Amino acid sequence: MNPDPDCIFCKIIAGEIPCFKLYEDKATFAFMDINPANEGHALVIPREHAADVHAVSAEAIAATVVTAKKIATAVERTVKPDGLNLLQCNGPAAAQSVLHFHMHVLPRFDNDELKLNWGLQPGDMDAIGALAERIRANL
Ligand code: DGP
Repeated sequence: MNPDPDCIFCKIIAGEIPCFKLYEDKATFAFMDINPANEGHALVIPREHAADVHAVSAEAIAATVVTAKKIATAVERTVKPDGLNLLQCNGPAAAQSVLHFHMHVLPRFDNDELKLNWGLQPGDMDAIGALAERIRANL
């Protein structure tokens, strides 16, 4: 692969920064978002470092979508939300904050009134870790 030494998500893949890992395979990696917009918010990334949808290879984006479906199913079983967004952001106006292509697996709840450009709020690490264990059990 082509890790970027300054990329936080490349460091997560390499194990240099801790995460609540949900799943990995030879092309992708999935983990809990530490600033969850809703309970069960997870991220799926390709191992390939590419900033956004314009830079990512067709093979990497295809593998990421397949893993996002797998994670979405496990999150659905675990959190039982009313709905779920698969979301992907490109550029500052779209509120992209990490320049490594990623898909949000974002559970939605009736009347959660979540704005798509949500502000980043620190999560409760104990609650996120406990939820990661439950989601993994549903993979
Ligand atoms: P975006 O705004 O689409 O670029 O989303 C980036 C997401 O990544 C955001 O919801 C917060 C999350 N995030 C940022 N830094 C870290 C980190 O170090 N660990 C984890 N697990 N998530 C992170």
